[in-house]
Amino acid sequence: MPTPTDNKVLLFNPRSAYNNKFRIPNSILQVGASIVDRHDFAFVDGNLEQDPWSVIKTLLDSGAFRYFACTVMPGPQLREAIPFSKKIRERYPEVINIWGGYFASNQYKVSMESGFVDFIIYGPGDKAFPALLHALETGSPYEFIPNLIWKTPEGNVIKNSKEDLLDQDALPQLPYDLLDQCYPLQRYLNPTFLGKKTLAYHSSMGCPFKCSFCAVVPIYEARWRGKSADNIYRDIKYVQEKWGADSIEFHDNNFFVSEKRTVAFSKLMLPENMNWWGEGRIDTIDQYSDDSLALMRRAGCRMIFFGAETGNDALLQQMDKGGKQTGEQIRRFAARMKKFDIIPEYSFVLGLPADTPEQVWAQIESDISFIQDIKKINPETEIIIYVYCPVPTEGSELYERITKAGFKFPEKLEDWLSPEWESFDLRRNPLTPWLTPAMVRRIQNFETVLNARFPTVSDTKLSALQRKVVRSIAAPRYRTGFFSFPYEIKILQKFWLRYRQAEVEGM
Ligand code: B12
Ligand code: SF4
Repeated sequence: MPTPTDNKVLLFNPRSAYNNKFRIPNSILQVGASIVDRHDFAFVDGNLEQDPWSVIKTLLDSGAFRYFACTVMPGPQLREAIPFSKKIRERYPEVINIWGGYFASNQYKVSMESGFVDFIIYGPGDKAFPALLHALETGSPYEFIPNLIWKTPEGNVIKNSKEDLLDQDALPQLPYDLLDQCYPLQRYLNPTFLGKKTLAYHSSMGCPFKCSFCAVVPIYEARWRGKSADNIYRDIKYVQEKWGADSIEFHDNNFFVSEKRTVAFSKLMLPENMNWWGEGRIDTIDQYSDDSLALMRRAGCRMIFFGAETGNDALLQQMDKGGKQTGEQIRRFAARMKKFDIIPEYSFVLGLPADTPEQVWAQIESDISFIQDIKKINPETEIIIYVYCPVPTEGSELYERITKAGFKFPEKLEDWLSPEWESFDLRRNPLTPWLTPAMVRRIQNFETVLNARFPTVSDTKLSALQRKVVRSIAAPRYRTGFFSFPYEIKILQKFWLRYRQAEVEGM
């Protein structure tokens, strides 16, 4: 069991993708940027390694690494984050395990109580991570490090205060070249419906809203700060010129918060002939002027992802979507996007709790017909359906409700690895007491029929003839509402159809 003789940092991105569409691991890239001129570090990307543990083991065996810093979001990343961190504690007890990212931030109690996670940075790590390393190197106290979760010698878990969001333009440059030395950057620029070499870019932290079901809220508490259009453009040009990126996926929680920033960015992008996609809110972008929307389309904005959630106004209110989004607006906005040839990608959450099973059923059926309405208004609208899975936004009305209804998260970190909880994370099996198997089946069967009736534009491999066949097979079911046992579609799905599966690809 070697003892670290140096203070290098191993930055690990656990495997999250099981297809070949690996994205730039922006979380560890940005964490790396924060220590670039202070510490030596190595990136290990579980997505690009056949056997990441053997790479980690070789690095730790060298004795040069004192810190194992791991980004952790819910779902498949836990399959490596948990056992690797545990093994490191057993085999390299001198190595300090530091976690960050959405899972670590929201499930910090269970993570810290595991006995093998020493520190957690919740929320941005740009200042907190170098500050923690400094404290560990110099033996200075942890109390004043913002965004840090740590344990006293008596075993009490302490959550320090949150810092204000930093000026994103003042952050250090992203170390693309260092990542390229570990993994050729080309491997991260993959084909999507946007282009042949799509770059994943993250341009802002947080979100100014407080939807009651969203995991961003407990961390950012309605705060948002973005890089300026000039800086986003500069980074994109760098990757375009050096590695040939030809399109962009913005991974921000909410890219379109500021119309001014979107317009400035669009103006810069006009000559670039690059398609792009991002996530936004209907009520925000509905306030954009027609001129802004037309400019965005000319500048390459092809599709925007929106959390439409439901057509039911009372439920929208309960989700605390900011109080402005309504069913009527969702419909109207689908028509408006059609005018500008920007595809709205609407995500819906079906299966929210209600007082009686009859009410839950009624909500599901009314959302199904609402979605069918949207498709009539703008058939280009892409629809993504989730079965509602609660996220612990403690204190929210929705959280109170689901807790009362009997819902509980795992009490031990390793329980998150059980197949049931992994399915939960992937929103395949909600494990919620108010949803019966028949309800879940109805939602999933509707989704199957809908996706066949309207194959997604993002499925670039489906030929025109295949599209026609699939559509006509699904049409009678779609028209009559008979969605049960869609076996014939499932067979086609296996061989032909490739949906935008957020649970596999994220977006
Ligand atoms: C890219 C992405 C993915 C990629 C994986 C990327 C990868 N790491 O390889 C893919 C597409 C595979 C994916 C999948 C999923 N994702 Co995802 N994903 C994202 C997305 C859009 C961007 C992440 C990112 O790169 N951010 C950029 C960096 C710079 O920000 P950051 O991660 O917050 O990092 C900062 C801090 O958090 C902190 N930090 C982060 N890590 C670490 C580590 C250390 C050691 C330290 C010190 C600090 C630190 O410092 C960083 C710099 O300030 C986020 C949303 C978002 N905007 O962040 C969702 C998000 C993380 N995903 C989410 C989810 C739920 C999933 C899925 C589990 C389910 C789903 N249906 O989408 C699937 C899982 C499927 C799978 N196969 O794994 C949720 C998590 C919500 C939650 N409940 O906690 C998010 C927040 C989206 C959302 N708003 O719902 N995802
Ligand atoms: S707008 Fe999106 S990112 Fe922001 S709080 Fe609501 S669901 Fe979360």
